[in-house]
Amino acid sequence: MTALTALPAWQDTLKHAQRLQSIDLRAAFVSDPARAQRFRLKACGMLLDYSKNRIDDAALASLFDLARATGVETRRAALLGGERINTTENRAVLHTALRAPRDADIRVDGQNVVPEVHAVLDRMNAFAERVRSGEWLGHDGRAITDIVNIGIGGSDLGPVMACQALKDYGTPHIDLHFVSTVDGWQLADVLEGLDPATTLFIVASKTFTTQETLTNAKAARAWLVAAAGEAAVAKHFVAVSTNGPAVSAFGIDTANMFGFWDWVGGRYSLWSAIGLPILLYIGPDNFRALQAGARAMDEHFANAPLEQNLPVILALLGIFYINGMGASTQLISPYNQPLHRLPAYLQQLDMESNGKSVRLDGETVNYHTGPVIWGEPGINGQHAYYQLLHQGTELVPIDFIAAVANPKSPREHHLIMLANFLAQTEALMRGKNETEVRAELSAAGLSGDALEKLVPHKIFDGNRPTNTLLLDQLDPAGLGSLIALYEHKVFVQGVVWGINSYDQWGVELGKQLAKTIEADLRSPHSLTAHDASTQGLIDYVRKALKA
Ligand code: G6Q
Repeated sequence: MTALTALPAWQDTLKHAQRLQSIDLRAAFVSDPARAQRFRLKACGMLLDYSKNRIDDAALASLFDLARATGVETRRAALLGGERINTTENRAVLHTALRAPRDADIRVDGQNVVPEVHAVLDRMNAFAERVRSGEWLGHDGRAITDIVNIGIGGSDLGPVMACQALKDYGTPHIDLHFVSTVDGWQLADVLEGLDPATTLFIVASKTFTTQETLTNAKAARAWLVAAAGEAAVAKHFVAVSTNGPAVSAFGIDTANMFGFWDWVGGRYSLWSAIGLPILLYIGPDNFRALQAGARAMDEHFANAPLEQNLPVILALLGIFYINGMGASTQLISPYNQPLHRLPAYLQQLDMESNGKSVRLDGETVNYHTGPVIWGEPGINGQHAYYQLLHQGTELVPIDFIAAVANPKSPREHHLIMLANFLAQTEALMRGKNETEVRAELSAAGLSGDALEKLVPHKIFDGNRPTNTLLLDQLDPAGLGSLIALYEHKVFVQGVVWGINSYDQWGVELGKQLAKTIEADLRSPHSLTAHDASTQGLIDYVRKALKA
């Protein structure tokens, strides 16, 4: 593997970043009337305006060179073609096959996986129709009114985010609940007020070995059995997993199991059977539209030239700031309330994928990789942490996301929201210079010392980079395209950095140690040696538990 830092395109990119660190964007828009038009792109029902970034044509050209030099196009073909690009787990990475049309032919080791994908989707659709229509009955003959998805990480965040985002499309006669944490408060909270006879549990776990999920699932099963007896389980529990034997061993008939495959990564799995709660909630037609939106983005990603490729552009801009200008975080700022879980979802998608410091060839990187992803709905952010974005010392690139159409929000609200959305990107770009501050303060009647003291506090540097993403609509297709956009963005960044975006060994150590500490907490004395801090804390907790 050629060292990334030795590539001429890398070195050029860093030089451009240094040159553009102090670009005057306000002046750039004045001197180049075509700038806004040139740095915007419309595809897959969304407009990306990326002109408010610290870029120019030369910098972008070097970034596209970098993408080519690091093999983005070849790796993209390998991803979409079912090659085992997840080398540390020896797996293909085929979330795109989950939304491929029925007649597509995508092979893993010579075997077309698309027929199996559609066979499971057909079963999911049929099951969803039965539950939604009231044909699927609980143990005492009543229809299902509540669905509880028990899962964590990739088996939770995607469905939660999508069901919130598509609330307007949700069936009104079924309430959805999600249980992820092993802190028993959450399950207790959800079960309170539910009727076992009208509740359906989905136990969602790829491996079916995840301690948190199995602990919650056991408790939920016991709750049902206590109320309705063992025979009720078949009517009230379904499983989503790749591990049939473990599902059986747990006590769920595999006739009530929806399968998927090892080439579906947890954080990329909402398109698979893990999306069952979404499908139950929004129905087969809307789930198909969600997938079609993602497929449209897949096709765009596969076919558009790099220079006009939405995920590639987002990825390269991110790299420009992370590696060229020292940014260590990326803010996701959605303005539509239904997208309020998008930052949490993208946090896992990006940080679990690209939070790596070893390259595919086993060498340690000598450059920064994945950033910290964070965010909340943008309007709330404006009244909280946006101060730092405008005047703090951190460089925080921001993705502003909103839908132009918002039928649910009254026009009065929607206009105010969009005005704020647009104003923030303008303010972050243009800032407010000293002359403007002085003029403003004078106009407000200030002069002399009082004015002088305030001037430095009221200056905004500006030139704070933002992407503006305007979705035509926040509908199933629009959401599908948006999610796939970020999936592919993460892929492209991983390729440039030469890392494996599809494993997650970093989550293992904590799990291993939790097992030993759990044993220690159950016994009067620790069975394993720990450092003095951890041992002290174990003793403290053990004592408190006894009290
Ligand atoms: C996702 C991760 C992780 C996983 C959970 C749940 O990419 O692998 O978040 O989804 O740990 O795993 P199970 O689905 O196997 O319970």
